[in-house]
Amino acid sequence: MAEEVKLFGVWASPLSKRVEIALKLKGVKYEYIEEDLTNKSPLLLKYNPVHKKIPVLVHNGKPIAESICLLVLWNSFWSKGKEREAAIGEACEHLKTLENELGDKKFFGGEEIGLVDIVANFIGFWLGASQELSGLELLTEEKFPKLSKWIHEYVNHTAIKENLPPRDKLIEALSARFGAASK
Ligand SMILES: N[C@@H](CCC(=O)N[C@@H](CS)C(=O)NCC(=O)O)C(=O)O
Repeated sequence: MAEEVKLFGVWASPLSKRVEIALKLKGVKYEYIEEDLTNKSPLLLKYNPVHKKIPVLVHNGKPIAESICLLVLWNSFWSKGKEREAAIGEACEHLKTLENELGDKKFFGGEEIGLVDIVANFIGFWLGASQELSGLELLTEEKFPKLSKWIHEYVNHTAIKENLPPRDKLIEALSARFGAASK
């Protein structure tokens, strides 16, 4: 039987891109359906009726709706007040753990890109754009030299490079949603 794989996503979302990158790396063919989160499609609501969120992967009619969240990093940039302060503290701890795990390896699993790299895709691409827009310097080369090197390897990997959203367009979309500096 022919396999049918569909992905409901949003072009600027690191969560949708995680799924797309994994499918591309595995060579799985899929149909991509761009969602408008201000006007969700009946199919998205059918496949993710409880959370009504993207990404949703549908394999032969069966939906899978969870890509693992990244709320602490996201909230470091875009939440406010005490919630933001707590998020920044927690995010730094997680970044330190990742920095130590990486050691001198190219990717988290060694020479080849793998699941942990894909899960960390926000750090690989979205974090830089968020830092630029918000003015918050969560990850610098000085504080996190190994992660900084990993970011370089990540965005320059062929499968990743070809599947990231345009940086300018992403910054524009983030800016439209959150405004400029939220220092
Ligand atoms: N835990 C979910 C979170 C998904 C999520 O937060 N998706 C956002 C976009 S990146 C969404 O669909 N938001 C729409 C809404 O909340 O109405 C995952 O990792 O897949």
